[in-house]
Amino acid sequence: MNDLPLTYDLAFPQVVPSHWDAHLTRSLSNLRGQFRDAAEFDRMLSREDSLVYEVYEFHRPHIAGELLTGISIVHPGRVGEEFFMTKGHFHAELVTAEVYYCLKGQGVMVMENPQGDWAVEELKPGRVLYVPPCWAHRSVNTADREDLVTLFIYPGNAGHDYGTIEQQGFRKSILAGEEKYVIADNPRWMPPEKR
Ligand code: S6P
Ligand code: ZN
Repeated sequence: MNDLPLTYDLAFPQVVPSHWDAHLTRSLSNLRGQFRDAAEFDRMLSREDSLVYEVYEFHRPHIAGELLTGISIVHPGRVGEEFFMTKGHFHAELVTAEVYYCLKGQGVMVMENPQGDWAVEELKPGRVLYVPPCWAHRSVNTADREDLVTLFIYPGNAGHDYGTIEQQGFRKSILAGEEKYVIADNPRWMPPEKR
């Protein structure tokens, strides 16, 4: 890895970067246990392990002082009433923040912290979202047909803790409803006394 300035271009309307170091794909099977309708999840998975989201990453050292940047694309879709979403994570170095900039689509970021606070913030083109230190975060695409595309920037030493969310889930789920979306309690969320 060289230590030279880095650029990449995001050409509309697709907003896939002009180049990248790593391209990660996550499909339904990577999200087992996270959607509230497990029977519908199994039905969908038996038909096809559909692509749910993709991440384009640029490599930099995973050390304090560096910033990691890339593009996240959550495709449209639902498992039952629940919109397609990322796995979601805390940062392994818990006290590290992240900035998201929405380039395309419509969605929300579902967030919570270990103290029991939660938040759901809308993502729409041109919106910047600051995720404070200690807040787990998950992007959700609430559009019927369009991708949700965000640019993210976070500290090089942040790392990812996926296990906590895999085990306990998020407090809130994002469902289709009469409005653009509905914020509902997640029946699969595991309260602190059961962990
Ligand atoms: C990394 C940052 C994003 C996510 C991406 C996919 O800290 O939050 O790059 O990695 O949106 O989500 P997840 O939960 O699978 O990492
Ligand atoms: Zn993150």
